[in-house]
Amino acid sequence: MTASTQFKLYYWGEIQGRGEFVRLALEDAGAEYVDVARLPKAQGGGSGAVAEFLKKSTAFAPPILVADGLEIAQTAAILEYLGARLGLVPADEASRVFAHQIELTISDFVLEIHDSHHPIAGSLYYEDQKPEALRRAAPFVKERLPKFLGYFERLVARNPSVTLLSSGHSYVDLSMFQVLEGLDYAFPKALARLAPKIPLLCALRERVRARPRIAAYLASPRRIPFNQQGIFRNYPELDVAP
Ligand SMILES: N[C@@H](CCC(=O)N[C@@H](CS)C(=O)NCC(=O)O)C(=O)O
Repeated sequence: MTASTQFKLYYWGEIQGRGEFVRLALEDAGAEYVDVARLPKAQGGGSGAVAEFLKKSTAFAPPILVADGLEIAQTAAILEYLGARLGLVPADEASRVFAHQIELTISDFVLEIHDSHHPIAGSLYYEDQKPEALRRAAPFVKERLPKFLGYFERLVARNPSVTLLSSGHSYVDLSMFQVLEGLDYAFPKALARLAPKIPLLCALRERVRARPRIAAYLASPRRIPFNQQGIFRNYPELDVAP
């Protein structure tokens, strides 16, 4: 990374989505970045600019980060790159590989969360796949949610620092925070019932929320509120008893 590195994020401007995992890392590190979709159209911004960029890009789908002449897609790959450059992961190979492994597991979890409301196709409205979503969400809440969260809780339990990595705070903690925030929006009842079983994840969530740059970001207009277009959607009928 050079002193003049400028990070450009290409992601949809109306949702937190997967772009939020990248935004949180940039914000926590105090990095200067351009969130292209959120620039005015007159300055080359808007979600149209992201769609145009994607047509010429080597990436399959956003988020895409442009930095130092590189164009990087896949949330976990972007965070692997940023983590090393922004001091959000230790330099040693074992820590970096383990952080990447955790982030990929978070990506798997995020996909299952998305598929709980869109089990048939992302191109169909929720209302057009509601019976399938009801079927899909029930085992997700009963089996997958406790399994994923129990796994992450066990990782945090290995460390006294309320972090997923033994070395301390890292980009995977920021992603874990985002998943917990999203689950609280999408599945508030299920998460509340599971909370007594995941005290360390709850503590991690509050620890990340209190980080000064994260707190400032969450209070700023840059943080897009959760809504019914993103990955985490609040459909109360899917928030069934685990
Ligand atoms: N595995 C990719 C998934 C990327 C992805 O699914 N991006 C969504 C927005 S969150 C998208 O625009 N997908 C378009 C598509 O799949 O056709 C990642 O983690 O970045």
